[in-house]
Amino acid sequence: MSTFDDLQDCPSWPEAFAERYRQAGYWRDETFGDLLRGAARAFAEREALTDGELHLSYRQLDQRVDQLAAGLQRLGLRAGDNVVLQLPNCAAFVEVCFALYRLGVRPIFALPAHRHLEIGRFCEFAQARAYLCADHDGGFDFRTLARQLKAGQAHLQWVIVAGEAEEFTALEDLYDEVAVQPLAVPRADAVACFQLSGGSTGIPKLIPRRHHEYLYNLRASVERCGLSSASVYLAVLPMAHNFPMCCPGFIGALSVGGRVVLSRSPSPEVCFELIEREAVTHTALVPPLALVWMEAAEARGRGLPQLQLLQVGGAKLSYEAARRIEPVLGCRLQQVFGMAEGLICYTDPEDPPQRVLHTQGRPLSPADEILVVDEQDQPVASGQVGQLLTRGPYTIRGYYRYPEHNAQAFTADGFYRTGDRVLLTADGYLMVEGRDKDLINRGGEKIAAEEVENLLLSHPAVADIALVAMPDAFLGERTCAFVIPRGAAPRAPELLRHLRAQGLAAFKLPDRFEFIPAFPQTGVGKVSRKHLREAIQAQYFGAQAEPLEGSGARG
Ligand code: OOB
Repeated sequence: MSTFDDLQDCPSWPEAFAERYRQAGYWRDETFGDLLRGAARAFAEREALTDGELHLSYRQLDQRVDQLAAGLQRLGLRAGDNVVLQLPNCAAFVEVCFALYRLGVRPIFALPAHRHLEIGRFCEFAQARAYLCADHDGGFDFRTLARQLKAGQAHLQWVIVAGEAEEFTALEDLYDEVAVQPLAVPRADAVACFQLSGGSTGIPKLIPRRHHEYLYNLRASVERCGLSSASVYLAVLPMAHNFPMCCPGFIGALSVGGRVVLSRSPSPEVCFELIEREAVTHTALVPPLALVWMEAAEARGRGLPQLQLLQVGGAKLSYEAARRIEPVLGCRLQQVFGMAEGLICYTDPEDPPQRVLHTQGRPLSPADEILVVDEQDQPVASGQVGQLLTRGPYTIRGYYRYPEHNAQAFTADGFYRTGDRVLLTADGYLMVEGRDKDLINRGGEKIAAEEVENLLLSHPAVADIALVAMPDAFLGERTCAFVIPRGAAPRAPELLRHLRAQGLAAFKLPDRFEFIPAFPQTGVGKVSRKHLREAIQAQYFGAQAEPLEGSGARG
């Protein structure tokens, strides 16, 4: 039993598995706080972080983290408390992360794109004691969101703001001059943080990641991706996400004395300059960004030869795009198929091109168990496509406080139902062929159809609605909302306003609306939403639909 969390809230591994993972040396007695302390000892004066004009050595970073931990403890945060953390890519993100880790306070990693609806739900669900955000970012004022939030959340004691805090607590004021010992030292098997599951509905699916297992994920990833103290990692994707955080991500780079360069923008204008100026060796992108970077590199007639490894994942990278990466960008490609729940697959930098271009890699750990099954959970014949189930030393055994969902999302013997359809090659590589879950993958950003549908159903002019994925050459998928109007059809901008007013993240707004008198007949006795969505998709976009070039102006 861990000290800081209740196993009922955060299901864990049965003891026999835990024992096996410890014996094998996967799980060690260490925490994220220890990781930074060790790195600060080993690499004291080396540069750890580069954020614009700000350069922090390992020693400075470690010290600032201690000072901030002292201030957060002085404020009243305690081990086992939950905090919603929403910051753009900046040095404060790294400092806050490690300060919370040292105290045993558990960050819930919100994305910068989340708005009042999502943040409110995270706070409510996790009974968060603090919300930590930037003053503004990307033209949005998070203090406005915080004000709205405070009004409705009794347990939320503090709003901490990086930048101009106004009536809230300024993050800057929490760096105490004298560091103090944390009141409690978190155990290696305690929950370190909560990652978010792609596309959650009304109830957030929070993923409890524990120090020992998440650190194993990290160490093994560092090794697979060849990070060393000579590596320079550019954080482009939002740092809160599992991919740029621990696969191997910025924490991976810090664990071996590498340097982390932060970018607030993923645009090639900003990132190419940073890569050249800072001699960046590793970074991670989602497929649409890789396309944008290739276009920009072609336009300027020069690749990014400094870059040793470009990781691409989060959504399927087409073969056509994969094939162009090395010639156009002049760097090696690594495909990454992963999930915040755990399992990560990587192609190896040394793999023959056919593997790197055609597969999404092989599992990180020799202890990852992979099953490819049919509807009855029976293994499919080798080389056939089926549903991917997985279990292993860094794949969770259950979501936070969600027993009824856990009963469906995991098999009785603890395999996680990924919802992905895959093919396992004879040499143990996975090819992602599709998906069974009602989730739309918009260029790596995950959208639960049901969440958007429920919000639209609350509009008086909407009788029924189905949100489906439409194929798209750039993002892979975009969203199309098929609406059966009640009376005269509402206009698309009105429906978008309705969604925005409820505080929904912009990436979840439908790309297109279609107004239709009735949904197609599904031909099955029971008309579930899932069947409706499939029928609409088949009728309008076809099962093997060609990508719709340039589609998608909202409204
Ligand atoms: C990553 O994590 P999540 O939790 O945002 O999303 C997981 C889901 C997977 O179940 C799969 O449906 C999809 O995203 N996905 C891919 C993919 N990588 C993720 N689908 C096809 N090809 C790929 N390469 O997305 C994530 C976490 C860690 C590392 C990388 C990605």
